[in-house]
Amino acid sequence: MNFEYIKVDRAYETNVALIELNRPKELNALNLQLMSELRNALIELDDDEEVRAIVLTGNERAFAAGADIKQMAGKSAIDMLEIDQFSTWDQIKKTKKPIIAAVSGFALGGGCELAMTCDMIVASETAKFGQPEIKIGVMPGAGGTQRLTKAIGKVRAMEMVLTGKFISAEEALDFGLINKVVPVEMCLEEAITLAKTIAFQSPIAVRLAKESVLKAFDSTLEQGLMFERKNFYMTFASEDQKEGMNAFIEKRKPDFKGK
Ligand code: DAK
Repeated sequence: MNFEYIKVDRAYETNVALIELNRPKELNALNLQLMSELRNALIELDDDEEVRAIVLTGNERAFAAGADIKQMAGKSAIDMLEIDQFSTWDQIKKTKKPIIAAVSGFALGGGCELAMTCDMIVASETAKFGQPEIKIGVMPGAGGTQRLTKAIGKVRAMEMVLTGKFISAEEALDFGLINKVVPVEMCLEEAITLAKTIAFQSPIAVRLAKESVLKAFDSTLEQGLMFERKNFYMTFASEDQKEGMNAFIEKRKPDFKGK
């Protein structure tokens, strides 16, 4: 995989792949090429049996400061429609393997939306989350009004979206937006440790469990419970279910094969 604006590292010994956003001078502003590279990388990693979890990160100054304002500024509504960025953004949502965002510095606008589209967020003490689109005459367009509201509640989301105010990592933790806050030098390591723990589990159970948790966002409780039930039964079709339960009974560590 040859990319200009991202770096991809498949650490096979741990079954964890790392994607690093790499436009440091522009604070990882998400231009169309970067997003397209990210989409292609995610498709490949999702298809790669050796990869069981993915970590997405930026650098110490910025996870991503949003979509590329310079690239968007002159566009018309029809240009935006024809570019159809959503097919790229939707790929992140469609990725079957868990994605953990490791966020240091700015996660703003599309950067905050990108982190929220991931399944978990580990942040460093320096992280700042915000939806500042209102300050440039627009509003969030990649899930900011929806995912943020579901994560932190109406009044807090309303304040962030309508004023563009940033919140700190501590506040984000307090509001339930992120999983944990760690010192900046530990951020990537913590995210990788979390990814390794997931990568050790049965990939089939992980996939079905991720799907089931996400189902809670767009279904009634009853529909979600039915979906969960079917996925739960489905785990019994896997060799990993036998391996996991037998390993428990035999007092040994399971060796999940993803079968
Ligand atoms: N776009 C382009 N360039 C950016 C950028 C951005 N979002 N953010 C920073 N940069 C560039 C700056 O222009 C500057 O470049 P030079 O001037 O050096 O060439 C360089 O990065 C360093 O930035 P600063 O000099 O501004 O650094 P400071 O430390 O002073 O300030 C900052 C850092 C993050 C507070 C500031 O850069 C800032 O306010 N950036 C903009 C943040 C923002 O408004 N983000 C929201 C953008 S709108 C969609 C999907 C997604 C979206 C929309 C639609 N579809 C699927 C349809 C998302 C929209 C957005 O994210």
